[in-house]
Amino acid sequence: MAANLPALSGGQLVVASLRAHGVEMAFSVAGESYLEVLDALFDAPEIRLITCRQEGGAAFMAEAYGKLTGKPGVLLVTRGPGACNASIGVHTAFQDSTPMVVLVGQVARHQIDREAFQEVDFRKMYAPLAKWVTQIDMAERVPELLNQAFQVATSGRPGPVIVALPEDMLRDTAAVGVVGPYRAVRAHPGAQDLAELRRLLAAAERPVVMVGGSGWDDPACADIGRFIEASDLPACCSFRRQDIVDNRLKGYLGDLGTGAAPALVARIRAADLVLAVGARIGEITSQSYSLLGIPDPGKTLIHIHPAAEELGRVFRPTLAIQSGMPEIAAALAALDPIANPRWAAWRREARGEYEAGLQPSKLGEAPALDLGRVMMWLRERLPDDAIITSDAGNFSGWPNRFLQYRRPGRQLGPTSGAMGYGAPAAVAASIASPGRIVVGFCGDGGFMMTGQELATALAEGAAPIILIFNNAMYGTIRMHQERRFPGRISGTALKNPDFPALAKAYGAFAAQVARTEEFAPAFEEAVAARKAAVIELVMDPEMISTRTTLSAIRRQAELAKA
Ligand SMILES: Cc1ncc(C[n+]2csc(CCOP(=O)(O)OP(=O)(O)O)c2C)c(N)n1
Ligand SMILES: [Mg+2]
Repeated sequence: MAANLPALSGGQLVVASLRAHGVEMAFSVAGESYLEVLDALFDAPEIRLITCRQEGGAAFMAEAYGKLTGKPGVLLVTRGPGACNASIGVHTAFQDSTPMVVLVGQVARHQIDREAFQEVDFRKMYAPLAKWVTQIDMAERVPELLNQAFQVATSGRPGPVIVALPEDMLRDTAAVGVVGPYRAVRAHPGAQDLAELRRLLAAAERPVVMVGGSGWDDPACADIGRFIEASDLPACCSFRRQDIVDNRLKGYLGDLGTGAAPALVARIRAADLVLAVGARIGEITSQSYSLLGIPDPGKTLIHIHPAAEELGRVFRPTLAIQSGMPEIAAALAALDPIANPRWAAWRREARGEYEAGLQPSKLGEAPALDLGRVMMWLRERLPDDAIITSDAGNFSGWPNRFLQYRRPGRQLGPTSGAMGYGAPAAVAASIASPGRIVVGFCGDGGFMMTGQELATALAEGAAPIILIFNNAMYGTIRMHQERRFPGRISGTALKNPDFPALAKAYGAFAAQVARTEEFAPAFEEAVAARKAAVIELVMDPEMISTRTTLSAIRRQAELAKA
Protein backbone atom coordinates (compact mmCIF):
# COMPACT_ATOMS: atom_id res chain seq x y z
CA MET A 1 0.00 0.00 0.00
CA ALA A 2 2.77 2.43 0.96
CA ALA A 3 4.35 1.89 -2.48
CA ASN A 4 1.49 3.80 -4.13
CA LEU A 5 1.58 6.73 -1.76
CA PRO A 6 3.68 9.81 -2.51
CA ALA A 7 6.44 10.66 -0.06
CA LEU A 8 5.34 13.73 1.92
CA SER A 9 7.30 15.83 4.36
CA GLY A 10 6.34 15.78 8.01
CA GLY A 11 4.95 19.30 7.53
CA GLN A 12 2.81 18.16 4.60
CA LEU A 13 1.60 15.18 6.62
CA VAL A 14 0.56 17.50 9.46
CA VAL A 15 -1.54 19.61 7.08
CA ALA A 16 -2.95 16.54 5.27
CA SER A 17 -3.99 15.21 8.70
CA LEU A 18 -5.64 18.51 9.66
CA ARG A 19 -7.65 18.31 6.40
CA ALA A 20 -8.59 14.70 7.09
CA HIS A 21 -9.95 15.78 10.49
CA GLY A 22 -12.08 18.47 8.88
CA VAL A 23 -10.15 21.48 10.17
CA GLU A 24 -11.48 24.63 8.50
CA MET A 25 -9.62 27.30 10.42
CA ALA A 26 -6.39 27.60 12.40
CA PHE A 27 -5.02 30.47 14.50
CA SER A 28 -1.31 31.18 14.46
CA VAL A 29 1.67 33.33 15.20
CA ALA A 30 4.46 32.29 12.83
CA GLY A 31 7.82 30.83 13.82
CA GLU A 32 10.83 29.52 11.93
CA SER A 33 10.48 26.26 13.85
CA TYR A 34 7.48 25.13 11.79
CA LEU A 35 8.08 26.62 8.33
CA GLU A 36 7.20 23.28 6.68
CA VAL A 37 3.70 23.40 8.19
CA LEU A 38 3.17 27.02 7.09
CA ASP A 39 4.40 26.11 3.61
CA ALA A 40 2.06 23.12 3.36
CA LEU A 41 -0.82 25.41 4.39
CA PHE A 42 0.02 27.53 1.32
CA ASP A 43 -1.36 24.61 -0.74
CA ALA A 44 -4.40 24.02 1.53
CA PRO A 45 -6.69 27.00 0.94
CA GLU A 46 -9.62 25.15 2.53
CA ILE A 47 -7.92 25.70 5.90
CA ARG A 48 -8.23 29.40 6.70
CA LEU A 49 -5.07 30.49 8.48
CA ILE A 50 -5.70 33.41 10.82
CA THR A 51 -2.52 35.37 11.48
CA CYS A 52 -2.73 36.78 15.02
CA ARG A 53 -0.60 39.35 16.85
CA GLN A 54 0.33 37.64 20.10
CA GLU A 55 0.07 33.96 21.06
CA GLY A 56 -2.02 34.76 24.14
CA GLY A 57 -4.65 36.33 21.89
CA ALA A 58 -4.26 33.55 19.30
CA ALA A 59 -4.77 30.88 21.98
CA PHE A 60 -7.89 32.65 23.32
CA MET A 61 -9.16 32.84 19.74
CA ALA A 62 -8.64 29.11 19.21
CA GLU A 63 -10.31 28.41 22.57
CA ALA A 64 -13.30 30.60 21.74
CA TYR A 65 -13.62 28.91 18.34
CA GLY A 66 -13.68 25.54 20.10
CA LYS A 67 -16.24 26.75 22.64
CA LEU A 68 -18.47 28.19 19.91
CA THR A 69 -18.34 25.32 17.43
CA GLY A 70 -17.63 22.27 19.61
CA LYS A 71 -14.84 21.43 17.15
CA PRO A 72 -11.22 21.59 18.32
CA GLY A 73 -9.71 25.04 18.02
CA VAL A 74 -6.39 24.61 16.21
CA LEU A 75 -3.46 26.78 17.26
CA LEU A 76 0.01 26.96 15.72
CA VAL A 77 2.83 28.56 17.72
CA THR A 78 6.58 28.49 17.84
CA ARG A 79 8.96 26.98 20.40
CA GLY A 80 9.56 28.30 23.93
CA PRO A 81 8.51 31.96 23.56
CA GLY A 82 5.41 31.18 21.48
CA ALA A 83 4.41 28.31 23.71
CA CYS A 84 4.88 30.42 26.86
CA ASN A 85 2.69 33.21 25.47
CA ALA A 86 0.04 30.67 24.45
CA SER A 87 -0.15 29.00 27.86
CA ILE A 88 -2.98 31.24 29.20
CA GLY A 89 -5.31 30.01 26.44
CA VAL A 90 -4.28 26.41 27.03
CA HIS A 91 -5.04 26.76 30.73
CA THR A 92 -8.41 28.29 29.87
CA ALA A 93 -9.24 25.41 27.50
CA PHE A 94 -8.30 23.00 30.29
CA GLN A 95 -10.44 24.64 32.99
CA ASP A 96 -13.28 25.30 30.55
CA SER A 97 -13.18 21.75 29.07
CA THR A 98 -12.81 23.11 25.54
CA PRO A 99 -11.45 20.91 22.73
CA MET A 100 -8.21 22.35 21.35
CA VAL A 101 -5.19 21.04 19.42
CA VAL A 102 -2.00 23.06 19.78
CA LEU A 103 0.84 22.45 17.35
CA VAL A 104 4.14 23.75 18.77
CA GLY A 105 7.41 23.94 16.88
CA GLN A 106 10.32 22.20 18.64
CA VAL A 107 14.09 22.14 18.27
CA ALA A 108 15.64 19.46 16.06
CA ARG A 109 15.73 15.98 17.58
CA HIS A 110 19.53 15.80 17.70
CA GLN A 111 19.64 19.07 19.71
CA ILE A 112 17.18 18.03 22.40
CA ASP A 113 18.36 18.40 26.02
CA ARG A 114 21.20 20.78 25.07
CA GLU A 115 18.98 23.72 26.02
CA ALA A 116 19.10 24.62 22.36
CA PHE A 117 17.73 27.95 21.15
CA GLN A 118 14.20 28.39 22.63
CA GLU A 119 14.11 24.77 23.75
CA VAL A 120 11.49 23.81 26.32
CA ASP A 121 10.44 20.32 27.38
CA PHE A 122 6.74 20.68 26.56
CA ARG A 123 5.78 17.46 28.33
CA LYS A 124 6.98 19.05 31.57
CA MET A 125 5.84 22.60 30.87
CA TYR A 126 2.30 21.72 29.93
CA ALA A 127 1.85 18.73 32.27
CA PRO A 128 -0.70 20.43 34.57
CA LEU A 129 -2.16 22.69 31.84
CA ALA A 130 -3.09 20.26 29.08
CA LYS A 131 -5.13 17.10 28.84
CA TRP A 132 -2.30 15.37 26.96
CA VAL A 133 1.15 16.36 25.63
CA THR A 134 3.01 14.48 22.94
CA GLN A 135 5.96 14.97 20.63
CA ILE A 136 6.08 13.46 17.13
CA ASP A 137 9.61 12.17 16.59
CA MET A 138 9.03 10.24 13.32
CA ALA A 139 7.33 11.69 10.24
CA GLU A 140 5.58 8.36 9.58
CA ARG A 141 3.82 8.67 12.96
CA VAL A 142 2.21 12.06 12.17
CA PRO A 143 -1.15 10.52 11.08
CA GLU A 144 -1.30 8.22 14.11
CA LEU A 145 -0.43 10.82 16.74
CA LEU A 146 -2.54 13.62 15.26
CA ASN A 147 -5.49 11.23 15.14
CA GLN A 148 -4.90 10.48 18.81
CA ALA A 149 -4.63 14.21 19.51
CA PHE A 150 -8.06 14.91 17.97
CA GLN A 151 -9.60 11.91 19.72
CA VAL A 152 -8.26 12.92 23.14
CA ALA A 153 -9.16 16.61 22.71
CA THR A 154 -12.80 15.83 21.92
CA SER A 155 -13.63 12.67 23.88
CA GLY A 156 -14.92 12.35 27.43
CA ARG A 157 -14.20 15.69 29.13
CA PRO A 158 -12.85 17.75 26.20
CA GLY A 159 -9.60 19.67 26.64
CA PRO A 160 -6.38 20.95 25.09
CA VAL A 161 -3.78 18.62 23.56
CA ILE A 162 -0.23 19.79 22.82
CA VAL A 163 1.68 18.30 19.90
CA ALA A 164 5.37 19.24 19.72
CA LEU A 165 6.90 19.07 16.24
CA PRO A 166 10.72 18.89 16.06
CA GLU A 167 11.75 20.98 13.07
CA ASP A 168 13.92 18.29 11.44
CA MET A 169 11.06 15.75 11.72
CA LEU A 170 8.93 18.22 9.71
CA ARG A 171 11.56 18.04 6.91
CA ASP A 172 11.81 14.21 6.88
CA THR A 173 9.61 12.46 4.35
CA ALA A 174 7.42 9.40 4.66
CA ALA A 175 5.02 7.62 2.32
CA VAL A 176 2.09 7.00 4.66
CA GLY A 177 -1.66 7.56 4.47
CA VAL A 178 -3.46 10.03 6.76
CA VAL A 179 -6.63 9.13 8.69
CA GLY A 180 -9.72 11.04 9.77
CA PRO A 181 -12.11 12.50 10.64
CA TYR A 182 -11.96 11.97 14.40
CA ARG A 183 -15.06 10.66 16.14
CA ALA A 184 -15.51 11.93 19.70
CA VAL A 185 -16.23 9.12 22.13
CA ARG A 186 -18.98 9.87 24.66
CA ALA A 187 -20.68 7.69 27.24
CA HIS A 188 -24.44 7.05 27.25
CA PRO A 189 -26.62 6.85 30.37
CA GLY A 190 -27.91 3.37 31.16
CA ALA A 191 -31.58 2.45 31.62
CA GLN A 192 -31.04 1.62 35.31
CA ASP A 193 -29.36 4.98 35.95
CA LEU A 194 -32.26 6.81 34.35
CA ALA A 195 -34.82 4.83 36.35
CA GLU A 196 -33.02 5.68 39.59
CA LEU A 197 -32.72 9.32 38.56
CA ARG A 198 -36.46 9.49 38.01
CA ARG A 199 -37.19 7.72 41.31
CA LEU A 200 -34.97 10.16 43.27
CA LEU A 201 -36.47 13.15 41.47
CA ALA A 202 -40.05 11.99 42.10
CA ALA A 203 -39.24 11.76 45.83
CA ALA A 204 -37.88 15.34 45.98
CA GLU A 205 -39.77 18.37 47.30
CA ARG A 206 -37.34 21.19 46.53
CA PRO A 207 -35.18 20.12 43.56
CA VAL A 208 -32.86 22.36 41.54
CA VAL A 209 -31.29 21.38 38.23
CA MET A 210 -27.80 22.84 37.67
CA VAL A 211 -26.60 22.74 34.06
CA GLY A 212 -23.05 23.54 33.03
CA GLY A 213 -19.82 22.33 31.52
CA SER A 214 -19.02 21.96 27.85
CA GLY A 215 -20.23 19.72 25.04
CA TRP A 216 -23.72 21.20 24.65
CA ASP A 217 -24.93 21.55 21.07
CA ASP A 218 -28.17 23.32 20.12
CA PRO A 219 -30.30 20.10 20.03
CA ALA A 220 -28.99 19.07 23.46
CA CYS A 221 -29.94 22.52 24.82
CA ALA A 222 -33.43 22.14 23.35
CA ASP A 223 -33.71 18.67 24.94
CA ILE A 224 -32.71 19.81 28.43
CA GLY A 225 -35.23 22.65 28.09
CA ARG A 226 -37.97 20.12 27.24
CA PHE A 227 -37.07 18.04 30.29
CA ILE A 228 -37.18 21.07 32.58
CA GLU A 229 -40.52 22.23 31.16
CA ALA A 230 -42.15 18.79 31.20
CA SER A 231 -41.68 18.35 34.96
CA ASP A 232 -41.89 22.07 35.82
CA LEU A 233 -38.36 21.99 37.25
CA PRO A 234 -36.36 24.99 38.44
CA ALA A 235 -32.92 25.20 36.79
CA CYS A 236 -29.84 27.36 37.20
CA CYS A 237 -26.50 27.24 35.44
CA SER A 238 -22.89 27.12 36.50
CA PHE A 239 -20.41 30.01 36.13
CA ARG A 240 -20.45 31.55 32.61
CA ARG A 241 -22.66 28.79 31.16
CA GLN A 242 -25.80 30.89 30.81
CA ASP A 243 -26.56 29.82 27.24
CA ILE A 244 -27.52 26.19 27.91
CA VAL A 245 -31.10 26.72 29.11
CA ASP A 246 -33.39 29.23 27.40
CA ASN A 247 -33.42 32.04 29.99
CA ARG A 248 -37.06 32.85 29.19
CA LEU A 249 -38.27 29.40 30.31
CA LYS A 250 -40.36 29.65 33.46
CA GLY A 251 -37.94 27.28 35.22
CA TYR A 252 -34.78 29.32 34.59
CA LEU A 253 -33.34 30.87 37.77
CA GLY A 254 -30.05 32.50 36.76
CA ASP A 255 -26.37 31.68 37.19
CA LEU A 256 -23.99 30.68 39.94
CA GLY A 257 -21.14 33.00 39.02
CA THR A 258 -18.99 35.40 41.02
CA GLY A 259 -21.93 37.77 41.49
CA ALA A 260 -24.59 35.10 42.01
CA ALA A 261 -27.94 36.36 43.24
CA PRO A 262 -28.16 35.82 47.03
CA ALA A 263 -31.72 34.50 46.57
CA LEU A 264 -30.51 31.78 44.18
CA VAL A 265 -27.69 30.80 46.52
CA ALA A 266 -30.24 30.51 49.34
CA ARG A 267 -32.49 28.33 47.14
CA ILE A 268 -29.68 25.86 46.48
CA ARG A 269 -28.83 25.70 50.17
CA ALA A 270 -32.49 24.97 50.91
CA ALA A 271 -32.91 22.43 48.08
CA ASP A 272 -33.32 18.77 48.98
CA LEU A 273 -32.04 17.55 45.61
CA VAL A 274 -29.48 18.96 43.17
CA LEU A 275 -29.37 17.45 39.70
CA ALA A 276 -26.06 18.66 38.22
CA VAL A 277 -25.89 18.05 34.48
CA GLY A 278 -22.45 18.63 32.94
CA ALA A 279 -21.19 21.04 35.62
CA ARG A 280 -18.03 20.12 37.53
CA ILE A 281 -19.44 22.13 40.45
CA GLY A 282 -16.13 24.00 40.68
CA GLU A 283 -14.99 26.63 43.18
CA ILE A 284 -16.89 29.59 41.68
CA THR A 285 -20.09 27.64 40.95
CA SER A 286 -20.11 26.09 44.44
CA GLN A 287 -19.55 29.58 45.94
CA SER A 288 -16.13 28.65 47.39
CA TYR A 289 -17.22 25.08 48.05
CA SER A 290 -19.91 26.28 50.45
CA LEU A 291 -23.13 25.26 48.62
CA LEU A 292 -22.86 21.54 49.27
CA GLY A 293 -21.28 19.57 52.09
CA ILE A 294 -17.91 17.89 51.43
CA PRO A 295 -17.71 15.01 50.85
CA ASP A 296 -21.31 14.32 51.93
CA PRO A 297 -23.40 16.95 50.14
CA GLY A 298 -26.05 16.80 52.87
CA LYS A 299 -28.78 16.38 50.26
CA THR A 300 -29.52 14.16 47.32
CA LEU A 301 -26.95 14.89 44.61
CA ILE A 302 -27.32 13.43 41.15
CA HIS A 303 -24.14 14.27 39.28
CA ILE A 304 -23.87 13.74 35.53
CA HIS A 305 -20.55 14.48 33.83
CA PRO A 306 -18.74 13.29 30.68
CA ALA A 307 -15.64 12.22 32.66
CA ALA A 308 -15.62 9.42 35.23
CA GLU A 309 -12.80 11.20 37.15
CA GLU A 310 -15.07 14.16 37.97
CA LEU A 311 -17.73 11.98 39.57
CA GLY A 312 -17.07 11.61 43.27
CA ARG A 313 -14.40 14.32 43.14
CA VAL A 314 -15.02 16.69 46.08
CA PHE A 315 -18.70 15.72 46.46
CA ARG A 316 -20.00 12.18 46.90
CA PRO A 317 -23.11 11.89 44.73
CA THR A 318 -26.13 9.78 45.59
CA LEU A 319 -26.20 8.82 41.92
CA ALA A 320 -23.35 9.38 39.46
CA ILE A 321 -23.87 9.04 35.72
CA GLN A 322 -21.10 9.30 33.16
CA SER A 323 -22.55 10.64 29.94
CA GLY A 324 -22.04 13.05 27.08
CA MET A 325 -24.40 16.03 27.09
CA PRO A 326 -26.35 15.23 23.87
CA GLU A 327 -26.80 11.66 25.16
CA ILE A 328 -28.09 12.57 28.63
CA ALA A 329 -30.21 15.47 27.36
CA ALA A 330 -31.99 13.24 24.83
CA ALA A 331 -32.58 10.62 27.53
CA LEU A 332 -33.94 13.20 30.00
CA ALA A 333 -36.23 14.69 27.34
CA ALA A 334 -37.63 11.20 26.73
CA LEU A 335 -38.16 10.52 30.47
CA ASP A 336 -41.73 10.16 31.75
CA PRO A 337 -42.52 13.63 33.16
CA ILE A 338 -43.35 13.94 36.85
CA ALA A 339 -47.02 14.86 36.90
CA ASN A 340 -48.32 17.45 39.41
CA PRO A 341 -44.93 17.90 41.04
CA ARG A 342 -44.81 19.01 44.69
CA TRP A 343 -42.34 21.74 43.80
CA ALA A 344 -44.65 23.92 41.68
CA ALA A 345 -44.76 26.75 44.25
CA TRP A 346 -41.02 26.41 45.01
CA ARG A 347 -40.27 26.79 41.28
CA ARG A 348 -42.67 29.72 40.89
CA GLU A 349 -41.25 31.68 43.84
CA ALA A 350 -37.66 31.05 42.72
CA ARG A 351 -38.46 32.29 39.22
CA GLY A 352 -40.07 35.37 40.74
CA GLU A 353 -36.79 36.12 42.54
CA TYR A 354 -34.84 35.79 39.26
CA GLU A 355 -37.25 38.10 37.42
CA ALA A 356 -37.04 40.70 40.20
CA GLY A 357 -33.24 40.58 39.86
CA LEU A 358 -33.49 41.51 36.18
CA GLN A 359 -34.44 45.01 37.32
CA PRO A 360 -31.39 47.09 38.29
CA SER A 361 -30.95 47.64 42.05
CA LYS A 362 -31.46 51.17 43.39
CA LEU A 363 -28.03 52.33 44.55
CA GLY A 364 -28.58 55.97 45.41
CA GLU A 365 -28.41 58.69 42.75
CA ALA A 366 -28.38 57.18 39.22
CA PRO A 367 -25.03 57.84 37.51
CA ALA A 368 -24.89 59.68 34.17
CA LEU A 369 -24.20 56.37 32.47
CA ASP A 370 -26.62 53.92 34.06
CA LEU A 371 -25.24 50.51 33.08
CA GLY A 372 -28.32 48.69 34.35
CA ARG A 373 -30.48 50.61 31.88
CA VAL A 374 -27.93 50.09 29.10
CA MET A 375 -28.07 46.35 29.72
CA MET A 376 -31.89 46.35 29.75
CA TRP A 377 -31.80 48.09 26.37
CA LEU A 378 -29.32 45.53 25.01
CA ARG A 379 -31.46 42.67 26.33
CA GLU A 380 -34.27 43.85 24.07
CA ARG A 381 -32.06 44.84 21.15
CA LEU A 382 -29.86 41.77 20.71
CA PRO A 383 -31.17 39.14 18.30
CA ASP A 384 -31.59 35.53 19.43
CA ASP A 385 -28.40 34.48 17.63
CA ALA A 386 -26.13 37.15 19.16
CA ILE A 387 -22.79 35.98 20.53
CA ILE A 388 -21.66 37.57 23.77
CA THR A 389 -18.04 37.20 24.80
CA SER A 390 -16.72 38.33 28.13
CA ASP A 391 -13.45 39.11 29.80
CA ALA A 392 -12.83 38.58 33.53
CA GLY A 393 -13.57 41.44 35.89
CA ASN A 394 -16.31 43.11 37.89
CA PHE A 395 -17.85 44.77 34.80
CA SER A 396 -18.93 41.25 33.71
CA GLY A 397 -21.54 41.39 36.48
CA TRP A 398 -23.65 43.69 34.26
CA PRO A 399 -24.05 41.38 31.25
CA ASN A 400 -24.15 38.27 33.46
CA ARG A 401 -26.99 39.58 35.56
CA PHE A 402 -29.07 41.51 33.04
CA LEU A 403 -28.66 39.85 29.62
CA GLN A 404 -30.65 36.78 28.63
CA TYR A 405 -29.67 33.93 26.34
CA ARG A 406 -31.52 31.52 24.12
CA ARG A 407 -29.90 29.29 21.51
CA PRO A 408 -28.53 29.82 18.99
CA GLY A 409 -27.39 32.84 21.06
CA ARG A 410 -24.15 32.14 22.89
CA GLN A 411 -22.11 33.23 25.88
CA LEU A 412 -18.35 32.70 25.53
CA GLY A 413 -16.54 33.54 28.75
CA PRO A 414 -13.48 32.15 30.54
CA THR A 415 -14.54 30.05 33.52
CA SER A 416 -10.80 30.08 34.20
CA GLY A 417 -11.19 33.77 35.06
CA ALA A 418 -8.46 34.76 32.59
CA MET A 419 -8.28 38.45 31.82
CA GLY A 420 -7.66 39.25 28.15
CA TYR A 421 -10.21 36.74 26.86
CA GLY A 422 -13.05 39.04 25.81
CA ALA A 423 -11.58 40.88 22.82
CA PRO A 424 -9.84 37.97 21.02
CA ALA A 425 -12.83 35.71 21.69
CA ALA A 426 -15.08 38.30 20.04
CA VAL A 427 -12.72 38.54 17.07
CA ALA A 428 -12.69 34.73 16.68
CA ALA A 429 -16.48 34.47 17.05
CA SER A 430 -17.00 37.14 14.42
CA ILE A 431 -14.57 35.42 12.02
CA ALA A 432 -16.34 32.08 12.55
CA SER A 433 -19.88 33.56 12.33
CA PRO A 434 -19.64 36.56 10.01
CA GLY A 435 -23.39 37.21 9.79
CA ARG A 436 -24.02 37.43 13.54
CA ILE A 437 -23.83 40.29 15.99
CA VAL A 438 -20.88 39.66 18.31
CA VAL A 439 -20.47 41.84 21.39
CA GLY A 440 -17.28 41.56 23.44
CA PHE A 441 -17.50 42.81 27.04
CA CYS A 442 -14.16 43.99 28.46
CA GLY A 443 -12.84 46.00 31.37
CA ASP A 444 -10.20 48.65 30.76
CA GLY A 445 -7.68 46.33 32.43
CA GLY A 446 -8.55 43.22 30.43
CA PHE A 447 -8.84 45.02 27.10
CA MET A 448 -5.29 46.32 27.42
CA MET A 449 -3.97 42.75 27.75
CA THR A 450 -4.99 41.49 24.31
CA GLY A 451 -6.66 44.44 22.55
CA GLN A 452 -4.05 44.29 19.80
CA GLU A 453 -6.09 41.48 18.21
CA LEU A 454 -8.24 44.33 16.89
CA ALA A 455 -5.59 44.38 14.14
CA THR A 456 -6.49 40.74 13.39
CA ALA A 457 -10.18 41.68 13.23
CA LEU A 458 -9.49 44.43 10.70
CA ALA A 459 -7.18 42.20 8.66
CA GLU A 460 -9.79 39.43 8.53
CA GLY A 461 -12.81 41.62 7.94
CA ALA A 462 -14.37 40.60 11.26
CA ALA A 463 -16.90 42.95 12.88
CA PRO A 464 -17.03 42.39 16.64
CA ILE A 465 -18.36 45.23 18.78
CA ILE A 466 -16.08 45.61 21.78
CA LEU A 467 -17.46 47.42 24.83
CA ILE A 468 -14.76 48.73 27.18
CA PHE A 469 -16.08 49.37 30.68
CA ASN A 470 -13.61 52.05 31.72
CA ASN A 471 -13.42 52.66 35.46
CA ALA A 472 -9.65 53.44 35.34
CA MET A 473 -8.83 50.61 37.70
CA TYR A 474 -8.45 46.90 38.22
CA GLY A 475 -11.87 47.20 39.79
CA THR A 476 -12.27 43.64 41.03
CA ILE A 477 -9.06 43.82 43.01
CA ARG A 478 -9.87 47.32 44.24
CA MET A 479 -13.15 45.93 45.59
CA HIS A 480 -11.29 43.20 47.48
CA GLN A 481 -8.80 45.83 48.64
CA GLU A 482 -11.55 48.06 50.06
CA ARG A 483 -12.97 45.08 51.94
CA ARG A 484 -9.68 43.98 53.48
CA PHE A 485 -7.66 47.21 53.58
CA PRO A 486 -10.19 50.07 53.28
CA GLY A 487 -8.83 53.26 51.71
CA ARG A 488 -5.39 51.79 51.01
CA ILE A 489 -5.27 51.70 47.21
CA SER A 490 -2.22 49.77 46.07
CA GLY A 491 -1.46 48.55 42.55
CA THR A 492 -4.99 48.92 41.23
CA ALA A 493 -5.26 52.45 39.74
CA LEU A 494 -4.88 52.66 35.94
CA LYS A 495 -3.91 55.46 33.58
CA ASN A 496 -5.49 54.51 30.28
CA PRO A 497 -4.89 55.54 26.68
CA ASP A 498 -7.54 57.43 24.73
CA PHE A 499 -9.55 54.34 23.79
CA PRO A 500 -11.47 55.80 20.81
CA ALA A 501 -8.23 57.22 19.38
CA LEU A 502 -6.53 53.86 19.87
CA ALA A 503 -9.42 52.04 18.14
CA LYS A 504 -9.38 54.52 15.26
CA ALA A 505 -5.64 53.95 14.80
CA TYR A 506 -6.46 50.30 14.13
CA GLY A 507 -9.07 51.37 11.57
CA ALA A 508 -12.01 50.37 13.78
CA PHE A 509 -15.24 52.28 14.33
CA ALA A 510 -14.95 54.11 17.66
CA ALA A 511 -17.27 55.90 20.05
CA GLN A 512 -17.25 57.11 23.63
CA VAL A 513 -20.40 56.90 25.73
CA ALA A 514 -20.67 58.87 28.97
CA ARG A 515 -24.48 59.17 29.30
CA THR A 516 -27.19 56.50 29.22
CA GLU A 517 -28.99 58.00 26.24
CA GLU A 518 -25.82 58.00 24.13
CA PHE A 519 -25.48 54.24 24.21
CA ALA A 520 -28.27 53.15 21.84
CA PRO A 521 -27.25 55.45 18.95
CA ALA A 522 -23.58 54.53 19.39
CA PHE A 523 -24.42 50.84 19.34
CA GLU A 524 -26.59 51.18 16.23
CA GLU A 525 -23.80 53.08 14.48
CA ALA A 526 -21.35 50.35 15.44
CA VAL A 527 -23.66 47.67 13.97
CA ALA A 528 -24.13 49.72 10.80
CA ALA A 529 -20.36 50.24 10.42
CA ARG A 530 -19.99 46.52 9.57
CA LYS A 531 -16.42 46.48 10.78
CA ALA A 532 -14.69 46.03 14.09
CA ALA A 533 -15.97 48.59 16.57
CA VAL A 534 -14.99 49.82 20.01
CA ILE A 535 -17.36 51.65 22.36
CA GLU A 536 -15.80 53.06 25.50
CA LEU A 537 -18.20 53.26 28.43
CA VAL A 538 -17.07 55.99 30.82
CA MET A 539 -18.02 54.64 34.21
CA ASP A 540 -18.67 56.28 37.53
CA PRO A 541 -15.96 54.48 39.56
CA GLU A 542 -18.43 54.28 42.47
CA MET A 543 -20.39 51.66 40.48
CA ILE A 544 -18.17 48.74 41.47
CA SER A 545 -20.83 46.05 40.94
CA THR A 546 -24.51 45.68 40.12
CA ARG A 547 -25.35 45.31 43.81
CA THR A 548 -23.23 47.81 45.70
CA THR A 549 -20.97 50.88 45.50
CA LEU A 550 -17.29 51.34 46.28
CA SER A 551 -17.91 53.70 49.18
CA ALA A 552 -20.54 51.40 50.69
CA ILE A 553 -17.96 48.60 50.71
CA ARG A 554 -15.37 50.89 52.29
CA ARG A 555 -17.83 52.12 54.95
CA GLN A 556 -18.78 48.55 55.86
CA ALA A 557 -15.13 47.51 56.10
CA GLU A 558 -14.26 50.53 58.27
CA LEU A 559 -17.22 49.83 60.56
CA ALA A 560 -16.17 46.21 60.90
CA LYS A 561 -12.63 47.32 61.87
CA ALA A 562 -13.77 49.94 64.36
C1 LIG B 1 -4.50 37.35 33.37
C2 LIG B 1 -5.02 37.79 34.70
N1 LIG B 1 -4.30 38.61 35.48
C3 LIG B 1 -4.76 39.02 36.67
C4 LIG B 1 -6.00 38.60 37.10
C5 LIG B 1 -6.52 39.07 38.48
N2 LIG B 1 -7.65 39.98 38.23
C6 LIG B 1 -8.93 39.56 38.25
S1 LIG B 1 -10.01 40.73 37.88
C7 LIG B 1 -8.82 41.90 37.75
C8 LIG B 1 -9.13 43.32 37.42
C9 LIG B 1 -9.90 43.46 36.14
O1 LIG B 1 -9.87 44.81 35.76
P1 LIG B 1 -10.75 45.34 34.58
O2 LIG B 1 -10.52 44.50 33.37
O3 LIG B 1 -10.50 46.78 34.42
O4 LIG B 1 -12.23 45.05 35.06
P2 LIG B 1 -12.97 45.69 36.35
O5 LIG B 1 -12.81 44.68 37.46
O6 LIG B 1 -12.34 47.01 36.65
O7 LIG B 1 -14.39 45.82 35.95
C10 LIG B 1 -7.56 41.33 37.98
C11 LIG B 1 -6.29 42.09 37.92
C12 LIG B 1 -6.71 37.70 36.28
N3 LIG B 1 -7.90 37.21 36.63
N4 LIG B 1 -6.22 37.34 35.08
MG1 LIG C 1 -11.53 48.34 35.22
